[in-house]
Amino acid sequence: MAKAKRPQQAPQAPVSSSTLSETERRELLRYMVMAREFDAAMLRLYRQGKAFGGVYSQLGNEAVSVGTAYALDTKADVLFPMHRNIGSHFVFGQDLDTLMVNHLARKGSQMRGTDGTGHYADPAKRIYGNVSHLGAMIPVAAGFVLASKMRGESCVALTYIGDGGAQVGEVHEALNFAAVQRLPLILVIENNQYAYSTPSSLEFACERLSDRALGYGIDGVTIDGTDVELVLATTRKAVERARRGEGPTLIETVTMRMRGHAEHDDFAYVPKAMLEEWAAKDPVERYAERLIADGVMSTESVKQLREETLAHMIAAIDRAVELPWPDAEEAFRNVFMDEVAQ
Ligand SMILES: Cc1ncc(C[n+]2csc(CCOP(=O)(O)OP(=O)(O)O)c2C)c(N)n1
Ligand SMILES: [Mg+2]
Repeated sequence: MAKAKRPQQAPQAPVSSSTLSETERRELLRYMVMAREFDAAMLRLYRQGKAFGGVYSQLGNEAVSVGTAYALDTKADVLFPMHRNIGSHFVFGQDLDTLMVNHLARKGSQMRGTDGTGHYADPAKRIYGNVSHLGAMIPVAAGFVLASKMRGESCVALTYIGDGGAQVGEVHEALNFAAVQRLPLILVIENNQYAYSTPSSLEFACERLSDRALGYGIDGVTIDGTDVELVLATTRKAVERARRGEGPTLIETVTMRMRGHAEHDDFAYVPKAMLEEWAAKDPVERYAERLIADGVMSTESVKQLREETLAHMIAAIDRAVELPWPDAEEAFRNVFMDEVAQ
């Protein structure tokens, strides 16, 4: 039997001064704070019995969602988000009320109130997903950019898969096809060390998932997923390659899933020391500290950003919980077996 791997560490980020404008840096922090506060709101709502089904925390994944999506042209490119990418939705211009109504499964939601976890498509915002947590979305994303390429459009697809989901067959098929066709596809493997209760040492035997890129004949890289500027710079390079017709890129982001698989899971199987180690690398806290140290923001303006964001969340929740529940018939719409509806 292969010996157990050590828990994964991200390679050290290069220490460099930022090449971004102050406006861009403030915006990155703002999106990450929005993601963080949306997440915190969903956890509270779950405990209050106001959010149903799976509530999948993205705590610790803010830099991945925001940094990757920020590299795209939200008017021309396309986003296929996964279940821990709330920050990507915000970057693509999805509005808070729409997301809150979707997640609280109220009447008027984009899934007609039948689902709370974001399986919605919003073509006007160029957001499609998530189709499934486990790989079925990757072929759809590849197909989308195959079609746009055939139409002569310049459109890059950004999509994500977990460390566990990356082990299913559809991911391999989609990536291989995209590589052969030189499709403008960016696949981010969000390695957060666990797939439900399975540690990554029981999911795959290679050291880095990005090493698989070699087998597809594409570029691949493993990066620290807690450093938003590194994530953005890496994704920008992938976007440039895709626009030059050089095909897909595989980016593995290393983070830690800081809560259970969903909120029903107490994640007692995760070693406490691992959580403590990664808590010290909190992507939002670290970036706020960096912007303060660089003189881009003051302690006071960071505090104000957090308070304003929280106030927006509370107002959106107040509006969403006032909405009625969906009509009962909605549960049967789009169900393919007629007899189920009888
Ligand atoms: C066929 C199938 N089996 C099981 C599930 C339940 N499920 C959803 S996500 C998931 C684990 C995903 O782990 P990973 O890909 O690492 O993503 P993470 O949740 O850690 O972000 C499981 C078991 C499912 N949705 N579909
Ligand atoms: Mg995982």
